[in-house]
Amino acid sequence: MKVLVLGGDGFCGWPTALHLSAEGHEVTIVDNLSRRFIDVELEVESLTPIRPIHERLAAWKEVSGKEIDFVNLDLAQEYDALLALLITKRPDAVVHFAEQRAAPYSMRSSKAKRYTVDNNVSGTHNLLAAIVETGDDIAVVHLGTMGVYGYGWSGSAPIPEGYLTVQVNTPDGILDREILHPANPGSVYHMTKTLDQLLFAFYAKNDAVRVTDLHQGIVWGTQTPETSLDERLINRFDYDGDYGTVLNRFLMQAAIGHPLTVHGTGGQTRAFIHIRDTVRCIEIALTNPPSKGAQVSVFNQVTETHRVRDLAEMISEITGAEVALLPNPRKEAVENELNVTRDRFLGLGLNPTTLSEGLLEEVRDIAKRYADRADTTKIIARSVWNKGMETSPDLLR
Ligand code: NAD
Ligand code: USQ
Repeated sequence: MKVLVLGGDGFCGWPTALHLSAEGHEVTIVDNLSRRFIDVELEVESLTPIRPIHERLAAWKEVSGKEIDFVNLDLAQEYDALLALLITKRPDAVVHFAEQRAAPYSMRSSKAKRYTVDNNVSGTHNLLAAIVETGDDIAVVHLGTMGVYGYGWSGSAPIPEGYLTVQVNTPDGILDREILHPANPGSVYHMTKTLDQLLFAFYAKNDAVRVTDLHQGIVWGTQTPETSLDERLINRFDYDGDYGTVLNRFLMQAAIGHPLTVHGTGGQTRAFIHIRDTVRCIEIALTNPPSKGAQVSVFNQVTETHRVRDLAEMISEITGAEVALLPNPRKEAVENELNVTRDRFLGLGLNPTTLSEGLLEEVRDIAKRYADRADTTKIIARSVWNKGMETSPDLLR
């Protein structure tokens, strides 16, 4: 297939672009490198030494013999260039990763809130409008989030894959209806993903755009078979308080002798997926698009759920790391249950990579290898959900 990977320089996009290229697809990465600029703004860098995009692509050509094209384009701001690119490349499909994806970053200031909404919502809408304008049948695979459902809105009832069957009482009797699961976002970032869902539903209905929306859990791990081939292909590893996600942060903290930063009592249960499965799921979604005119196809892209406190205890047992219970900078339930339906990918042949000591060790080893690049003053999460919420002081100096 001819595939555009929007956001292909990022943590999920880069290994996906390599995987699709390795599998023989013709790949073009489209990225405005905004994530690298946010690192500069936050005065932090990926723990792993990621190379500039052109060096990455040259290394891939050297190692695999395969070429990946790169186009520097802002999806939210450069509509005409996007349209021209779609007309020139005539892709079969577009994988859309190109959004501001950190919940804490999206809550840190009104500037960051506005940027996140403008960037994510306009980017998604520009893509859909441009596809319609080309008149071509270009399938979209979008990276959504489990956070569109909230975490436990329906208690212990399994979270369905996108749609909920409801009964509507009418004067003429009961109507059975299938609706998008109620949106229940917990951050401005997660809210943009719920808005994306409405854009997709409209364009699927009005223009028969074929859309797959993947409601992904927290991605952990860093390397895939392709990114491990050469150090110049290494994937991004975020560990800072805004962009680092919980499991990778705990593994990095254990590697450098930092206490594990549990927010509140660690009662939040979340869904997880290893980066190796992310790239496999994307390929499965690409090769199983919905038919033209069908409703948006939603998959829950998760392989397991864990409570934050249990993850910290498990890593502490393996590594001897201390566990620190810190003030929670977010507004979230003290405890939640999360029961997620995930039959669709399993039905299409995904063989899930679940948490194992070996894989946890692999991440910790990478963190140890690059420990001297860590800035310990960037570890504590300091973006708060409401003004005045308490945060922890640095735990290491
Ligand atoms: P990332 O920030 O590492 O990558 C996103 C990429 O998109 C970056 O390279 C960035 O420069 C690019 N980008 C952003 N806005 C753009 C724009 N307007 N034009 C062009 N390029 C733009 O994020 P990630 O972790 O790789 O996440 C990718 C997608 O997957 C996101 O949409 C995110 O919401 C979703 N997701 C991520 C996780 C996770 O744990 N990382 C979990 C669930 C869902
Ligand atoms: N947490 C800690 N300690 C930490 C970091 C986080 O206790 O050091 C807690 C948080 O308070 C939260 C949970 O761990 O309860 C998850 O936080 P996270 O930063 O790992 O994940 P989140 O903010 O939800 O966002 C990440 C990605 C986002 C994606 C989402 C999937 O950044 O792009 O959409 O995971 S999901 O969580 O399933 O909605």
